Amino acid sequence: MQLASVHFTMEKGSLKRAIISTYQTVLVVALVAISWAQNTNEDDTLLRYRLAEENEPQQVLGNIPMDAGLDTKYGSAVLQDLRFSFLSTTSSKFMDYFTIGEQNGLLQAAVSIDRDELCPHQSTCDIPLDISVQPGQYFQIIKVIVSIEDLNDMSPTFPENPVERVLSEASVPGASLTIPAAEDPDSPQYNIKRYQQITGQDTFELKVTNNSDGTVDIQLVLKQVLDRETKDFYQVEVVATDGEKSGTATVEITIRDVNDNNPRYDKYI
Ligand SMILES: [Ca+2]
Ligand SMILES: [Ca+2]
Ligand SMILES: [Ca+2]
Repeated sequence: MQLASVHFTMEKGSLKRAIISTYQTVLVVALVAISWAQNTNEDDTLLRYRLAEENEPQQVLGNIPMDAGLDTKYGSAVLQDLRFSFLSTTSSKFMDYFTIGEQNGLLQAAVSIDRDELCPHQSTCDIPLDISVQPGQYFQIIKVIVSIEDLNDMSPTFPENPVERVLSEASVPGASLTIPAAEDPDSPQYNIKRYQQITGQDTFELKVTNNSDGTVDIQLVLKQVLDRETKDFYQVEVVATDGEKSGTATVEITIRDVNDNNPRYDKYI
């Protein structure tokens, strides 16, 4: 079942209901096979939906009674009596994001979801929801996982811009200035791929160090001896790109004087 950009998979339940193309059937069978081994409670049904972030509010994810196979399990009279609600004990954190139709069991997004705020930097963003089916004689819990899919909607941004630094005129080649790394809350696939220096290459060289803890050190390394009397200010632009979007920091480097010139007297007093 596909609804706009929402994708649905039933991980347990009747395969006979999978009235879809041959290719999709194979895919569903594979997913069912994987989840079956993980699901020890035969009474639980696990439904998975995928929703692209920044969705339209009210976007429909699925019809819970149909997707869970209740429409084949019960007659229409019972179906009309069924009531659906979130189990507040397990779904409370995310109940503001979704709605469940009490009578029709329609699962919808309540708001536009910003994955980059909900799960910044995460490779997966799975939201668990437990839906209870009432009344008591038909009670069951339908477990739902909504995977929020990422869009590359965030550009790398430098936390400091312009980056103002002071460098002593006495600095020797190899001296370095550290600038804060750019940030991008998208998932790893849409995160920062590289840094590039686009100006000031004659005097400074960009050095990017990827640390084992996942952080990145960005430095500008001095390439030549400075002479403040010749030039006392440099501007270097550094670009961070995620492959599609980019952000630029302007590094403004002021050269601090070292009194290396003897006083010059134009005339003796
Ligand atoms: Ca977003
Ligand atoms: Ca995003
Ligand atoms: Ca991005």
